[in-house]
Parts: sequence; structure tokens; C-alpha cells
Amino acid sequence: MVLKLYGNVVSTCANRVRVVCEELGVSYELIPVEFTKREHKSPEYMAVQPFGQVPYLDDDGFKVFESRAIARYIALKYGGIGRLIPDPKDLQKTALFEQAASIELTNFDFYAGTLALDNIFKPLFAKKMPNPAAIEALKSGLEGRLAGYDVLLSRTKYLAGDEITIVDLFHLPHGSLLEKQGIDFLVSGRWPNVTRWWIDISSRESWKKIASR
Ligand SMILES: N[C@@H](CCC(=O)N[C@@H](CS)C(=O)NCC(=O)O)C(=O)O
Repeated sequence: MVLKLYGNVVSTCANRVRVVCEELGVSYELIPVEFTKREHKSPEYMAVQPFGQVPYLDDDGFKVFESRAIARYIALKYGGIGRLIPDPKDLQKTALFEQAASIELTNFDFYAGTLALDNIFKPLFAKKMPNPAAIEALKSGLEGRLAGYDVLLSRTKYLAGDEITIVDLFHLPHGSLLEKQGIDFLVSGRWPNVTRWWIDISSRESWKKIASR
């Protein structure tokens, strides 16, 4: 049975899963959940995802939510050992992968995700305008974190080593919205290793396919 991903093309979290599927060549069906109709807050939906958020995955009756957990499940079950996630038997590679996963969540997505929410999604869906002081604080926080990224990426090609992992791909949905907000941090070359890495991951066919829809 084909994987069913409940989400929509606007959702950055659904796109975090979709890019991993594209990269691995895993087929899935995107079952639309309409934000404008508040389908994600319906009792049926919230019976599966009690936070009323997208996406969730249904794999032949097995249901899991949280985009990063879904992506890991898909990569481990359908990707083949060592593809986009290190072989769990390799403890050192796995430790560096977990380090990268934590970095993405706390040092990147905390800033880039909140910027996207405040600058794009809240004005669009809740008619709530951003607070300029909060935006400046987030931008400045992200600048500090990207300096750290630049050090790491001066040592390895990707965030968890010299091979790409799902963690690199996890940056794409919110990272690509930075430029749309006029924030050029990833592309300016101010942190040259970050820009080299960003050009590499954002020009992959898997992401181009998701970004163009
Ligand atoms: N940590 C969750 C976050 C899910 C999330 O925030 N989804 C957004 C769309 S990208 C959503 O459904 N927002 C609507 C809401 O929170 O009411 C994940 O990665 O799946």
C-alpha cells in the first residue's frame, strides 16, 4: 500500500517529509488537509494528531506524526541502510548525526521557523502582523548560530559529515523562506561555508521538485 501523507503543499513541515521521499525515490500520496477549512482542527483529524497540526503519515494503518520522526521512519524503512541516515551500528557516525539533528532543531529551526511563522504564516492565516523588535531579535539570534554553522561546515561537506543526511534536507523548507522575507543570510557569502552548503542542498532535484509545486 502506498504511503499516505496527510498535509498540503503550503506546509513547511509536510515539505520536510516530502523532500526526503523525493530524495529516496519513495512514492507517497499527499492527502490534502486544508488549513483554510480548518480541517486540521476537526475531531477526526485531532484523534490522530492531537495537536491539530500537519503532517501525519499513514503506512498501511500505522500512523505517526512529527515531520522529523516521519522522515526518519521512511528513511529507515524504505531508504536502505546508511542512506540519508547512518547505519545505527556505527555509533560515532550516529552520534554526529544526532548532534546535527539537535543543531537543526535548536540552532536553526527555532529562528528560521519562527521567522517564517511571524513574517509569512501568521499574517496570511491569522491576519496577525509581525512585531519588528521580535523579528530583529530572531534575525540576530540566527546570525550568531550561522557563525557556528560556518565553523562546522568548514570541516565537513554536510552537517553530520561528508555524506548528506536527512538533517541537511530538514533545513530546506524554512531556509528557503528566508530569502522570500528579504533575509539573505544563507546566500550572501557572509558565511562562505554555509553558502556553499546551502547552494548544494537547495539545488538538488528533490528540493526543486517540491519547491516548484
Ligand atoms: N513539530 C511539528 C510541527 C507541525 C506544525 O507546526 N505544522 C504546521 C504546518 S507546517 C501546522 O499544522 N500549523 C497549524 C497549527 O499549528 O495550528 C512537525 O514537525 O511536524
